[in-house]
Amino acid sequence: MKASDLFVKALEAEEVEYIFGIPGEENLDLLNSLRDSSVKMILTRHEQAAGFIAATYGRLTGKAGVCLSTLGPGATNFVTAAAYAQLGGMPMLMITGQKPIKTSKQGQFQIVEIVDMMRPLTKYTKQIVSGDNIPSRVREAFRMAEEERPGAVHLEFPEDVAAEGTDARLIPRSRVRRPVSEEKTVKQAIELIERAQRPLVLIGAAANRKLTSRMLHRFVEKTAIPFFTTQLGKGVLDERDPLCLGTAALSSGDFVHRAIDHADLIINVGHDVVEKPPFFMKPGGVQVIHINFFSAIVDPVYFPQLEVIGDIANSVWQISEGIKKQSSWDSSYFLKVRDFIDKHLLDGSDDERFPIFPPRLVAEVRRVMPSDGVIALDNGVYKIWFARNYEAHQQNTVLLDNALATMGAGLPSAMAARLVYPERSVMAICGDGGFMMNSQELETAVRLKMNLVILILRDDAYGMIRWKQAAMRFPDYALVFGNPDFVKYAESYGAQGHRVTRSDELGPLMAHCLRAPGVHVIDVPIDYSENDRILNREIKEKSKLI
Ligand SMILES: Cc1ncc(C[n+]2csc(CCOP(=O)(O)OP(=O)(O)O)c2C)c(N)n1
Ligand SMILES: [Mg+2]
Repeated sequence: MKASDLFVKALEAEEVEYIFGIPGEENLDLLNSLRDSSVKMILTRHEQAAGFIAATYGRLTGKAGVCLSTLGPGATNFVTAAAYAQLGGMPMLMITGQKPIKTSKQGQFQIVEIVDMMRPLTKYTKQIVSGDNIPSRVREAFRMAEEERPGAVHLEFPEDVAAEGTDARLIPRSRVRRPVSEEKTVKQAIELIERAQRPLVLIGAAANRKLTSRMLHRFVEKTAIPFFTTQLGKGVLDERDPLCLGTAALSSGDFVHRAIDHADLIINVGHDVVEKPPFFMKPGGVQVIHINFFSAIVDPVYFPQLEVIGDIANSVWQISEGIKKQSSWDSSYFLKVRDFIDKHLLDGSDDERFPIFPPRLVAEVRRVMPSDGVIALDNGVYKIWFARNYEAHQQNTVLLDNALATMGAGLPSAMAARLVYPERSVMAICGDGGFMMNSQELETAVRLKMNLVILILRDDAYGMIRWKQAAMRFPDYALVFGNPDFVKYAESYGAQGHRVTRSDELGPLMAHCLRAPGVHVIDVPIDYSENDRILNREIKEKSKLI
Protein backbone atom coordinates (compact mmCIF):
# COMPACT_ATOMS: atom_id res chain seq x y z
CA MET A 1 0.00 0.00 0.00
CA LYS A 2 1.12 3.56 -0.57
CA ALA A 3 2.30 5.09 2.70
CA SER A 4 -0.04 8.08 2.46
CA ASP A 5 -2.99 5.68 1.99
CA LEU A 6 -1.91 3.76 5.09
CA PHE A 7 -1.63 7.03 7.01
CA VAL A 8 -5.22 7.90 6.12
CA LYS A 9 -6.35 4.38 7.05
CA ALA A 10 -4.68 4.92 10.43
CA LEU A 11 -6.62 8.19 10.87
CA GLU A 12 -9.84 6.40 9.96
CA ALA A 13 -9.09 3.72 12.53
CA GLU A 14 -8.82 6.52 15.12
CA GLU A 15 -12.28 7.70 13.97
CA VAL A 16 -11.02 11.07 12.78
CA GLU A 17 -13.93 13.04 11.31
CA TYR A 18 -12.17 16.20 10.14
CA ILE A 19 -8.78 17.58 9.24
CA PHE A 20 -8.52 21.36 9.39
CA GLY A 21 -5.81 23.26 7.60
CA ILE A 22 -3.97 24.33 4.50
CA PRO A 23 -2.04 21.81 2.40
CA GLY A 24 1.21 22.63 0.66
CA GLU A 25 2.92 20.79 -2.17
CA GLU A 26 4.61 18.47 0.37
CA ASN A 27 1.16 17.19 1.47
CA LEU A 28 -0.22 16.39 -1.97
CA ASP A 29 0.10 12.59 -1.70
CA LEU A 30 -1.66 12.68 1.68
CA LEU A 31 -4.32 15.01 0.29
CA ASN A 32 -4.94 12.63 -2.58
CA SER A 33 -5.28 9.70 -0.18
CA LEU A 34 -7.85 11.70 1.82
CA ARG A 35 -9.99 12.22 -1.29
CA ASP A 36 -11.93 8.95 -0.97
CA SER A 37 -11.70 8.52 2.78
CA SER A 38 -14.27 9.06 5.52
CA VAL A 39 -12.19 11.99 6.83
CA LYS A 40 -13.43 15.44 5.73
CA MET A 41 -10.77 17.96 4.78
CA ILE A 42 -11.79 21.45 5.90
CA LEU A 43 -9.76 24.28 4.42
CA THR A 44 -9.16 27.30 6.59
CA ARG A 45 -7.60 30.66 5.71
CA HIS A 46 -4.81 30.49 8.29
CA GLU A 47 -3.09 27.53 9.95
CA GLN A 48 -3.37 29.15 13.38
CA ALA A 49 -7.16 29.10 13.10
CA ALA A 50 -7.08 25.48 11.91
CA GLY A 51 -5.10 24.63 15.02
CA PHE A 52 -7.54 26.45 17.30
CA ILE A 53 -10.49 24.65 15.69
CA ALA A 54 -8.78 21.26 16.01
CA ALA A 55 -7.85 21.91 19.64
CA THR A 56 -11.38 22.97 20.61
CA TYR A 57 -12.81 19.97 18.75
CA GLY A 58 -10.51 17.89 20.98
CA ARG A 59 -11.58 19.79 24.09
CA LEU A 60 -15.26 19.14 23.40
CA THR A 61 -15.04 15.51 22.26
CA GLY A 62 -12.04 14.11 24.17
CA LYS A 63 -10.82 12.81 20.78
CA ALA A 64 -7.75 14.45 19.27
CA GLY A 65 -8.66 17.15 16.76
CA VAL A 66 -6.44 16.99 13.68
CA CYS A 67 -4.89 19.80 11.67
CA LEU A 68 -2.61 19.84 8.64
CA SER A 69 -0.03 22.21 7.21
CA THR A 70 2.89 22.26 4.88
CA LEU A 71 6.51 22.51 6.03
CA GLY A 72 8.29 25.73 7.18
CA PRO A 73 5.88 28.68 7.14
CA GLY A 74 2.72 26.55 7.46
CA ALA A 75 4.16 24.65 10.38
CA THR A 76 5.46 27.76 12.16
CA ASN A 77 1.91 29.15 11.94
CA PHE A 78 0.84 26.25 14.19
CA VAL A 79 3.00 27.38 17.09
CA THR A 80 0.38 29.40 19.01
CA ALA A 81 -2.29 26.75 18.46
CA ALA A 82 0.09 24.07 19.76
CA ALA A 83 0.67 26.09 22.93
CA TYR A 84 -3.09 26.69 23.24
CA ALA A 85 -3.83 22.95 23.12
CA GLN A 86 -0.88 21.99 25.30
CA LEU A 87 -1.56 24.47 28.10
CA GLY A 88 -5.33 24.12 27.80
CA GLY A 89 -5.24 20.31 28.10
CA MET A 90 -6.89 19.84 24.70
CA PRO A 91 -6.04 16.75 22.63
CA MET A 92 -4.76 17.79 19.20
CA LEU A 93 -2.63 16.22 16.45
CA MET A 94 -0.73 18.45 14.05
CA ILE A 95 0.47 16.86 10.80
CA THR A 96 3.06 18.83 8.88
CA GLY A 97 4.73 18.10 5.54
CA GLN A 98 8.44 18.16 4.81
CA LYS A 99 10.72 18.06 1.76
CA PRO A 100 12.06 14.63 0.79
CA ILE A 101 14.43 13.48 3.52
CA LYS A 102 16.42 10.99 1.42
CA THR A 103 17.43 13.18 -1.53
CA SER A 104 16.39 16.75 -2.21
CA LYS A 105 17.32 19.19 -4.94
CA GLN A 106 16.18 22.29 -3.12
CA GLY A 107 18.99 22.89 -0.69
CA GLN A 108 17.67 24.32 2.55
CA PHE A 109 14.77 26.17 0.89
CA GLN A 110 11.88 26.46 3.43
CA ILE A 111 13.56 24.06 5.82
CA VAL A 112 13.03 24.71 9.52
CA GLU A 113 13.61 22.04 12.18
CA ILE A 114 9.91 21.66 12.86
CA VAL A 115 10.18 18.56 15.05
CA ASP A 116 12.59 20.42 17.35
CA MET A 117 10.50 23.57 17.21
CA MET A 118 7.48 21.60 18.45
CA ARG A 119 9.34 19.96 21.35
CA PRO A 120 8.53 22.46 24.13
CA LEU A 121 4.97 22.85 22.81
CA THR A 122 3.89 19.21 22.59
CA LYS A 123 3.78 15.91 24.47
CA TYR A 124 5.17 14.07 21.45
CA THR A 125 6.83 15.19 18.22
CA LYS A 126 8.29 12.82 15.59
CA GLN A 127 9.32 12.66 11.99
CA ILE A 128 8.01 9.61 10.17
CA VAL A 129 11.12 8.18 8.49
CA SER A 130 9.56 5.10 6.90
CA GLY A 131 6.10 4.01 5.79
CA ASP A 132 6.49 0.97 8.04
CA ASN A 133 6.44 3.22 11.11
CA ILE A 134 3.09 4.81 10.34
CA PRO A 135 0.84 2.48 12.39
CA SER A 136 2.85 2.80 15.59
CA ARG A 137 3.59 6.53 15.24
CA VAL A 138 -0.03 7.44 14.58
CA ARG A 139 -1.36 5.23 17.38
CA GLU A 140 1.23 6.63 19.79
CA ALA A 141 0.37 10.19 18.79
CA PHE A 142 -3.31 9.62 19.55
CA ARG A 143 -2.56 7.79 22.79
CA MET A 144 -0.38 10.64 24.02
CA ALA A 145 -2.73 13.41 22.87
CA GLU A 146 -5.80 11.92 24.53
CA GLU A 147 -4.35 10.49 27.72
CA GLU A 148 -4.63 12.71 30.82
CA ARG A 149 -3.34 15.38 30.92
CA PRO A 150 -4.34 15.78 27.23
CA GLY A 151 -2.39 18.07 24.93
CA ALA A 152 -0.75 18.67 21.57
CA VAL A 153 1.21 16.11 19.54
CA HIS A 154 2.96 16.47 16.19
CA LEU A 155 3.89 14.19 13.30
CA GLU A 156 6.07 15.31 10.40
CA PHE A 157 5.29 13.32 7.26
CA PRO A 158 7.94 13.94 4.57
CA GLU A 159 7.02 13.93 0.90
CA ASP A 160 9.19 10.98 -0.15
CA VAL A 161 8.02 8.82 2.77
CA ALA A 162 4.38 9.59 1.89
CA ALA A 163 4.95 8.37 -1.68
CA GLU A 164 6.70 5.07 -0.84
CA GLY A 165 5.15 1.62 -0.53
CA THR A 166 4.70 -0.33 2.71
CA ASP A 167 3.05 -3.52 3.85
CA ALA A 168 2.82 -2.55 7.51
CA ARG A 169 -0.48 -3.23 9.31
CA LEU A 170 -2.51 -0.94 11.53
CA ILE A 171 -2.29 -1.27 15.29
CA PRO A 172 -5.81 -1.14 16.75
CA ARG A 173 -6.59 0.86 19.90
CA SER A 174 -6.27 -1.19 23.07
CA ARG A 175 -9.20 -1.36 25.44
CA VAL A 176 -8.19 0.56 28.53
CA ARG A 177 -9.71 2.04 31.67
CA ARG A 178 -8.16 4.83 33.67
CA PRO A 179 -6.63 3.81 37.00
CA VAL A 180 -8.68 4.71 40.08
CA SER A 181 -7.54 6.19 43.36
CA GLU A 182 -6.45 4.01 46.17
CA GLU A 183 -8.73 3.26 49.11
CA LYS A 184 -6.44 4.55 51.90
CA THR A 185 -6.06 7.98 50.31
CA VAL A 186 -9.80 8.20 49.80
CA LYS A 187 -10.24 7.40 53.52
CA GLN A 188 -7.77 10.13 54.47
CA ALA A 189 -9.61 12.59 52.26
CA ILE A 190 -12.92 11.69 53.91
CA GLU A 191 -11.38 12.15 57.36
CA LEU A 192 -9.91 15.53 56.46
CA ILE A 193 -13.23 16.74 55.06
CA GLU A 194 -15.26 15.43 58.00
CA ARG A 195 -12.90 17.07 60.47
CA ALA A 196 -12.93 20.45 58.70
CA GLN A 197 -15.19 23.24 59.96
CA ARG A 198 -15.58 25.25 56.80
CA PRO A 199 -14.88 23.06 53.76
CA LEU A 200 -15.33 24.43 50.25
CA VAL A 201 -15.24 22.67 46.86
CA LEU A 202 -13.19 24.10 43.98
CA ILE A 203 -14.03 22.85 40.48
CA GLY A 204 -11.36 23.16 37.76
CA ALA A 205 -10.60 22.29 34.15
CA ALA A 206 -10.12 18.53 34.48
CA ALA A 207 -13.64 18.18 35.92
CA ASN A 208 -14.94 19.75 32.70
CA ARG A 209 -12.92 17.41 30.49
CA LYS A 210 -14.63 14.24 31.63
CA LEU A 211 -18.11 13.34 32.77
CA THR A 212 -17.60 14.33 36.36
CA SER A 213 -20.64 16.53 36.75
CA ARG A 214 -23.05 13.77 37.80
CA MET A 215 -20.73 12.51 40.55
CA LEU A 216 -20.01 16.04 41.75
CA HIS A 217 -23.68 16.87 41.76
CA ARG A 218 -24.29 13.87 44.03
CA PHE A 219 -21.43 14.86 46.31
CA VAL A 220 -22.67 18.42 46.70
CA GLU A 221 -26.26 17.25 47.16
CA LYS A 222 -25.26 14.79 49.87
CA THR A 223 -22.91 17.09 51.79
CA ALA A 224 -24.34 20.57 51.01
CA ILE A 225 -20.76 21.85 50.86
CA PRO A 226 -20.67 25.09 48.81
CA PHE A 227 -18.54 25.26 45.67
CA PHE A 228 -16.81 27.72 43.36
CA THR A 229 -15.06 27.23 40.02
CA THR A 230 -12.04 28.29 38.06
CA GLN A 231 -12.75 29.84 34.66
CA LEU A 232 -12.03 26.51 32.92
CA GLY A 233 -14.24 24.71 35.43
CA LYS A 234 -17.34 26.76 34.60
CA GLY A 235 -20.51 24.78 34.01
CA VAL A 236 -19.55 21.43 35.53
CA LEU A 237 -22.31 22.18 38.05
CA ASP A 238 -25.21 24.53 37.38
CA GLU A 239 -24.17 27.94 38.69
CA ARG A 240 -27.79 28.78 39.59
CA ASP A 241 -27.40 26.37 42.52
CA PRO A 242 -27.70 28.33 45.81
CA LEU A 243 -24.49 26.61 46.95
CA CYS A 244 -22.53 28.12 44.05
CA LEU A 245 -20.21 30.96 45.03
CA GLY A 246 -19.31 31.83 41.44
CA THR A 247 -16.12 31.81 39.43
CA ALA A 248 -12.73 33.14 40.46
CA ALA A 249 -12.08 35.55 37.59
CA LEU A 250 -9.94 38.15 39.34
CA SER A 251 -6.81 37.01 41.18
CA SER A 252 -7.87 38.32 44.58
CA GLY A 253 -10.20 40.69 46.41
CA ASP A 254 -13.43 39.47 44.77
CA PHE A 255 -16.45 38.22 46.76
CA VAL A 256 -15.46 34.62 46.14
CA HIS A 257 -12.02 35.28 47.63
CA ARG A 258 -13.69 36.27 50.90
CA ALA A 259 -15.17 32.77 50.98
CA ILE A 260 -11.80 31.23 50.12
CA ASP A 261 -10.13 33.23 52.92
CA HIS A 262 -12.77 31.98 55.34
CA ALA A 263 -12.47 28.28 54.37
CA ASP A 264 -10.26 25.93 56.37
CA LEU A 265 -10.25 23.21 53.70
CA ILE A 266 -10.50 23.39 49.93
CA ILE A 267 -11.44 20.23 48.06
CA ASN A 268 -9.88 20.89 44.67
CA VAL A 269 -11.53 18.81 41.97
CA GLY A 270 -9.57 19.14 38.73
CA HIS A 271 -7.69 22.41 38.97
CA ASP A 272 -4.00 22.43 38.11
CA VAL A 273 -1.72 25.46 38.10
CA VAL A 274 -1.38 25.59 34.32
CA GLU A 275 -4.61 27.53 34.60
CA LYS A 276 -4.14 30.92 36.25
CA PRO A 277 -4.47 30.13 39.97
CA PRO A 278 -7.90 31.07 41.38
CA PHE A 279 -6.30 31.79 44.78
CA PHE A 280 -2.85 31.68 46.33
CA MET A 281 -1.90 29.23 49.06
CA LYS A 282 0.23 30.58 51.91
CA PRO A 283 2.23 28.66 54.50
CA GLY A 284 -0.02 28.04 57.53
CA GLY A 285 -3.09 29.01 55.49
CA VAL A 286 -5.97 26.97 54.13
CA GLN A 287 -5.47 23.20 53.66
CA VAL A 288 -6.04 21.73 50.20
CA ILE A 289 -6.98 18.26 48.95
CA HIS A 290 -5.91 17.81 45.33
CA ILE A 291 -8.20 15.49 43.38
CA ASN A 292 -7.00 14.92 39.84
CA PHE A 293 -5.81 12.41 37.27
CA PHE A 294 -2.22 13.33 38.05
CA SER A 295 -0.32 14.71 41.01
CA ALA A 296 0.11 18.42 41.69
CA ILE A 297 2.84 20.40 39.94
CA VAL A 298 5.03 21.86 42.69
CA ASP A 299 4.47 25.60 42.85
CA PRO A 300 5.03 28.38 45.39
CA VAL A 301 1.29 29.22 45.40
CA TYR A 302 -0.01 25.65 45.32
CA PHE A 303 1.22 22.84 47.62
CA PRO A 304 -1.74 20.64 48.60
CA GLN A 305 -1.49 18.60 51.81
CA LEU A 306 -3.24 15.52 50.40
CA GLU A 307 -3.51 14.22 46.83
CA VAL A 308 -6.15 11.79 45.59
CA ILE A 309 -4.87 10.60 42.23
CA GLY A 310 -6.89 8.62 39.70
CA ASP A 311 -10.00 8.99 37.61
CA ILE A 312 -11.67 12.12 38.97
CA ALA A 313 -15.27 11.00 38.66
CA ASN A 314 -14.42 7.78 40.45
CA SER A 315 -12.55 9.60 43.24
CA VAL A 316 -15.49 11.91 43.81
CA TRP A 317 -17.82 8.92 43.80
CA GLN A 318 -15.69 7.02 46.32
CA ILE A 319 -15.54 10.02 48.63
CA SER A 320 -19.30 10.59 48.22
CA GLU A 321 -20.05 7.01 49.17
CA GLY A 322 -17.95 7.11 52.33
CA ILE A 323 -18.60 10.60 53.66
CA LYS A 324 -21.15 11.53 56.31
CA LYS A 325 -22.62 15.02 56.46
CA GLN A 326 -21.33 16.71 59.62
CA SER A 327 -23.36 18.99 61.84
CA SER A 328 -20.11 20.76 62.73
CA TRP A 329 -19.73 22.08 59.16
CA ASP A 330 -20.56 25.74 59.11
CA SER A 331 -21.59 27.24 55.76
CA SER A 332 -23.34 30.30 57.13
CA TYR A 333 -20.60 32.72 56.04
CA PHE A 334 -20.44 31.16 52.56
CA LEU A 335 -24.17 31.58 52.11
CA LYS A 336 -23.84 35.21 53.12
CA VAL A 337 -21.18 35.59 50.41
CA ARG A 338 -23.66 34.12 47.93
CA ASP A 339 -26.25 36.77 48.95
CA PHE A 340 -23.73 39.53 48.32
CA ILE A 341 -22.85 38.02 44.93
CA ASP A 342 -26.51 37.78 43.95
CA LYS A 343 -27.07 41.45 44.76
CA HIS A 344 -23.87 42.51 43.04
CA LEU A 345 -24.71 40.59 39.85
CA LEU A 346 -27.88 42.61 39.48
CA ASP A 347 -25.84 45.84 39.59
CA GLY A 348 -25.84 47.32 36.11
CA SER A 349 -27.64 44.39 34.50
CA ASP A 350 -30.37 46.75 33.25
CA ASP A 351 -28.17 49.84 32.79
CA GLU A 352 -29.42 51.79 29.77
CA ARG A 353 -26.27 53.65 28.77
CA PHE A 354 -24.92 53.36 25.28
CA PRO A 355 -22.28 52.25 24.28
CA ILE A 356 -23.36 49.25 26.28
CA PHE A 357 -22.22 48.66 29.87
CA PRO A 358 -20.46 45.26 30.37
CA PRO A 359 -22.82 43.92 33.12
CA ARG A 360 -25.81 44.70 30.86
CA LEU A 361 -24.11 42.92 27.95
CA VAL A 362 -23.52 39.77 29.99
CA ALA A 363 -27.10 39.80 31.30
CA GLU A 364 -28.50 40.19 27.75
CA VAL A 365 -26.39 37.31 26.41
CA ARG A 366 -27.47 35.08 29.32
CA ARG A 367 -31.12 35.94 28.66
CA VAL A 368 -31.01 34.93 24.99
CA MET A 369 -28.80 31.85 25.26
CA PRO A 370 -30.54 28.53 25.96
CA SER A 371 -29.08 26.46 28.80
CA ASP A 372 -27.16 24.23 26.37
CA GLY A 373 -26.08 27.16 24.15
CA VAL A 374 -22.33 27.64 23.85
CA ILE A 375 -20.48 30.94 24.14
CA ALA A 376 -16.87 30.99 22.91
CA LEU A 377 -14.85 33.90 24.22
CA ASP A 378 -11.76 35.40 22.71
CA ASN A 379 -9.33 37.08 25.08
CA GLY A 380 -9.92 40.58 26.41
CA VAL A 381 -11.26 42.38 29.45
CA TYR A 382 -14.85 41.18 28.75
CA LYS A 383 -13.61 37.66 29.60
CA ILE A 384 -13.44 38.76 33.24
CA TRP A 385 -16.99 40.13 33.06
CA PHE A 386 -18.31 36.92 31.51
CA ALA A 387 -16.37 34.64 33.84
CA ARG A 388 -17.71 36.53 36.89
CA ASN A 389 -21.22 37.41 35.79
CA TYR A 390 -22.38 34.77 33.30
CA GLU A 391 -24.01 31.85 35.08
CA ALA A 392 -23.22 28.66 33.17
CA HIS A 393 -25.95 26.05 33.32
CA GLN A 394 -24.19 23.11 31.69
CA GLN A 395 -20.79 21.58 31.18
CA ASN A 396 -18.54 23.15 28.52
CA THR A 397 -21.02 25.83 27.57
CA VAL A 398 -18.52 28.62 28.29
CA LEU A 399 -15.42 28.13 26.14
CA LEU A 400 -12.62 30.40 27.18
CA ASP A 401 -8.87 30.14 27.41
CA ASN A 402 -7.44 30.78 30.85
CA ALA A 403 -4.24 28.81 30.26
CA LEU A 404 -2.41 30.32 27.27
CA ALA A 405 -5.00 33.14 27.24
CA THR A 406 -4.30 33.87 23.60
CA MET A 407 -6.18 36.34 21.46
CA GLY A 408 -7.62 35.08 18.18
CA ALA A 409 -9.23 31.81 19.32
CA GLY A 410 -12.79 33.06 19.86
CA LEU A 411 -14.14 32.66 16.33
CA PRO A 412 -12.27 29.39 15.57
CA SER A 413 -13.39 27.78 18.83
CA ALA A 414 -17.01 28.80 18.15
CA MET A 415 -16.66 27.15 14.72
CA ALA A 416 -15.47 23.95 16.41
CA ALA A 417 -18.48 24.04 18.76
CA ARG A 418 -20.74 24.53 15.73
CA LEU A 419 -19.34 21.33 14.14
CA VAL A 420 -19.57 19.28 17.33
CA TYR A 421 -23.06 20.50 18.33
CA PRO A 422 -24.99 21.15 15.10
CA GLU A 423 -28.29 21.60 16.96
CA ARG A 424 -27.21 24.11 19.59
CA SER A 425 -27.01 27.90 19.66
CA VAL A 426 -23.39 29.00 19.35
CA MET A 427 -22.05 32.51 19.82
CA ALA A 428 -18.49 33.82 19.50
CA ILE A 429 -17.77 36.82 21.71
CA CYS A 430 -14.67 38.75 20.67
CA GLY A 431 -12.96 42.04 21.29
CA ASP A 432 -12.26 44.19 18.25
CA GLY A 433 -8.57 43.33 18.76
CA GLY A 434 -8.93 39.57 19.07
CA PHE A 435 -11.55 39.27 16.33
CA MET A 436 -9.21 40.85 13.78
CA MET A 437 -6.52 38.27 14.58
CA ASN A 438 -8.51 35.53 12.82
CA SER A 439 -11.36 37.39 11.13
CA GLN A 440 -10.43 35.80 7.79
CA GLU A 441 -12.18 32.65 9.03
CA LEU A 442 -15.49 34.38 8.37
CA GLU A 443 -14.96 33.08 4.84
CA THR A 444 -14.55 29.51 6.13
CA ALA A 445 -17.67 29.79 8.28
CA VAL A 446 -19.71 31.20 5.38
CA ARG A 447 -18.38 28.52 2.98
CA LEU A 448 -19.31 25.79 5.50
CA LYS A 449 -22.81 27.33 5.76
CA MET A 450 -22.50 27.62 9.52
CA ASN A 451 -25.20 29.13 11.70
CA LEU A 452 -23.15 31.33 13.95
CA VAL A 453 -23.49 34.61 15.82
CA ILE A 454 -20.36 36.70 16.39
CA LEU A 455 -20.41 39.65 18.78
CA ILE A 456 -17.60 42.13 18.28
CA LEU A 457 -17.18 44.28 21.37
CA ARG A 458 -15.87 47.52 19.96
CA ASP A 459 -13.89 49.92 22.15
CA ASP A 460 -11.40 50.73 19.35
CA ALA A 461 -8.61 49.60 21.67
CA TYR A 462 -6.75 46.75 23.34
CA GLY A 463 -9.02 47.35 26.31
CA MET A 464 -7.64 44.71 28.63
CA ILE A 465 -4.17 46.22 28.57
CA ARG A 466 -5.63 49.71 28.90
CA TRP A 467 -7.41 48.52 32.04
CA LYS A 468 -4.17 47.13 33.48
CA GLN A 469 -2.36 50.32 32.48
CA ALA A 470 -4.95 52.32 34.42
CA ALA A 471 -4.65 49.97 37.41
CA MET A 472 -0.92 50.69 37.48
CA ARG A 473 -1.73 54.43 37.44
CA PHE A 474 0.06 54.97 34.12
CA PRO A 475 -1.45 57.57 31.77
CA ASP A 476 -3.34 56.20 28.77
CA TYR A 477 -0.83 55.44 25.97
CA ALA A 478 -0.38 53.41 22.77
CA LEU A 479 -3.36 51.05 23.03
CA VAL A 480 -5.93 52.68 20.76
CA PHE A 481 -6.55 51.72 17.11
CA GLY A 482 -9.05 52.21 14.27
CA ASN A 483 -11.45 49.56 12.96
CA PRO A 484 -13.03 48.63 9.67
CA ASP A 485 -16.77 49.14 9.33
CA PHE A 486 -17.69 45.70 10.73
CA VAL A 487 -21.10 45.64 9.03
CA LYS A 488 -19.57 46.15 5.59
CA TYR A 489 -16.68 43.88 6.49
CA ALA A 490 -19.09 41.03 7.33
CA GLU A 491 -21.11 41.66 4.18
CA SER A 492 -18.02 41.52 2.00
CA TYR A 493 -17.55 37.91 3.19
CA GLY A 494 -21.17 37.01 2.45
CA ALA A 495 -22.05 37.12 6.14
CA GLN A 496 -24.78 39.35 7.57
CA GLY A 497 -23.66 42.47 9.38
CA HIS A 498 -25.60 44.24 12.14
CA ARG A 499 -24.86 47.23 14.33
CA VAL A 500 -26.35 47.98 17.72
CA THR A 501 -27.25 51.63 18.23
CA ARG A 502 -29.14 51.45 21.56
CA SER A 503 -28.66 49.10 24.47
CA ASP A 504 -32.23 47.79 24.31
CA GLU A 505 -31.70 46.68 20.69
CA LEU A 506 -29.05 44.13 21.59
CA GLY A 507 -31.28 41.43 23.14
CA PRO A 508 -33.88 41.26 20.34
CA LEU A 509 -31.14 41.46 17.68
CA MET A 510 -29.19 38.56 19.19
CA ALA A 511 -32.39 36.53 19.50
CA HIS A 512 -33.15 37.18 15.82
CA CYS A 513 -29.61 36.24 14.72
CA LEU A 514 -29.66 33.00 16.75
CA ARG A 515 -32.86 31.96 14.97
CA ALA A 516 -31.96 33.10 11.45
CA PRO A 517 -29.62 30.86 9.43
CA GLY A 518 -26.14 31.96 8.39
CA VAL A 519 -23.20 33.81 9.86
CA HIS A 520 -24.21 36.99 11.73
CA VAL A 521 -21.72 39.59 12.85
CA ILE A 522 -22.94 42.12 15.40
CA ASP A 523 -20.93 45.28 16.01
CA VAL A 524 -21.48 46.13 19.69
CA PRO A 525 -19.97 49.42 20.89
CA ILE A 526 -18.96 48.90 24.52
CA ASP A 527 -18.31 51.31 27.37
CA TYR A 528 -15.25 50.27 29.34
CA SER A 529 -14.89 53.58 31.17
CA GLU A 530 -15.81 52.03 34.54
CA ASN A 531 -13.70 48.87 34.30
CA ASP A 532 -10.97 50.39 36.43
CA ARG A 533 -13.35 51.71 39.08
CA ILE A 534 -15.46 48.56 39.38
CA LEU A 535 -12.97 45.73 38.80
CA ASN A 536 -9.97 47.29 40.48
CA ARG A 537 -11.64 49.11 43.39
CA GLU A 538 -15.39 48.82 43.97
CA ILE A 539 -15.48 45.02 44.13
CA LYS A 540 -12.64 44.96 46.66
CA GLU A 541 -14.33 47.60 48.82
CA LYS A 542 -17.77 45.95 48.68
CA SER A 543 -16.44 42.47 49.38
CA LYS A 544 -14.76 43.77 52.55
CA LEU A 545 -18.24 44.51 53.94
CA ILE A 546 -19.28 40.85 54.05
C1 LIG B 1 -1.94 36.79 20.80
C2 LIG B 1 -1.97 37.71 21.96
N1 LIG B 1 -1.36 38.92 21.87
C3 LIG B 1 -1.39 39.77 22.92
C4 LIG B 1 -2.01 39.42 24.09
C5 LIG B 1 -2.04 40.39 25.28
N2 LIG B 1 -3.40 40.90 25.40
C6 LIG B 1 -4.30 40.33 26.24
S1 LIG B 1 -5.80 41.01 26.13
C7 LIG B 1 -5.28 42.13 24.98
C8 LIG B 1 -6.21 43.16 24.42
C9 LIG B 1 -7.44 42.56 23.84
O1 LIG B 1 -8.09 43.54 23.08
P1 LIG B 1 -9.51 43.25 22.48
O2 LIG B 1 -9.52 41.96 21.77
O3 LIG B 1 -9.94 44.44 21.69
O4 LIG B 1 -10.42 43.07 23.76
P2 LIG B 1 -10.80 44.20 24.84
O5 LIG B 1 -9.97 43.93 26.05
O6 LIG B 1 -10.55 45.53 24.21
O7 LIG B 1 -12.25 43.97 25.09
C10 LIG B 1 -3.93 41.95 24.68
C11 LIG B 1 -3.16 42.78 23.72
C12 LIG B 1 -2.61 38.14 24.15
N3 LIG B 1 -3.21 37.69 25.24
N4 LIG B 1 -2.58 37.33 23.06
MG1 LIG C 1 -11.04 46.11 22.27
